[in-house]
Amino acid sequence: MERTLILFKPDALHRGLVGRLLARFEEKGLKICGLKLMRISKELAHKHYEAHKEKPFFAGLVRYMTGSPVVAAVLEGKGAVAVVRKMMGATFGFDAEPGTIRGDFSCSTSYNLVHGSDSPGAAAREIELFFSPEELQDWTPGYFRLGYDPEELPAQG
Ligand code: FUP
Repeated sequence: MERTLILFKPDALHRGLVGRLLARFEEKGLKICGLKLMRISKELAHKHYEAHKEKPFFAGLVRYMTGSPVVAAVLEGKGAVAVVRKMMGATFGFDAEPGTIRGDFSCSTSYNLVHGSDSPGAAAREIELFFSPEELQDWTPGYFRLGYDPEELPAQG
């Protein structure tokens, strides 16, 4: 099992889409391990988007991500990082395939509704940035019994 960090960005909240988008991940069989409404500080935005700090869109990106609340989530499941990336679709809404979140709900370059970690290493780093260990829950949802192969299930729970 793998964990990944999701951010429902300010445009997802302003458009009232958080519930629908979170439902897609739940329906896929990803377990919610952490979930919170929060305001991203400038410092946290800088750390989170460190890789983009030289890019021309960086200042606007930080302004947008810190301008109003986001919903942060940690989701867990088999291959969760790649599964979430596929479900999000390409970065720009106008490029993203229909059936993906960005493909179905965004036409924008920067207002693309969701962030998802792009590798297991990034996921570990980002989960630590956004959640303290006490904010994360270990549990086994009932649907894991049906949604996953038996050998992949935790021994008990
Ligand atoms: P993604 O991994 O698909 O979320 O996209 P990136 O990490 O490449 O970019 C992070 C965010 O920067 C994107 F979600 C949107 C924004 N961005 C722009 O606003 N303009 C660009 O040219 C590229 C990215």
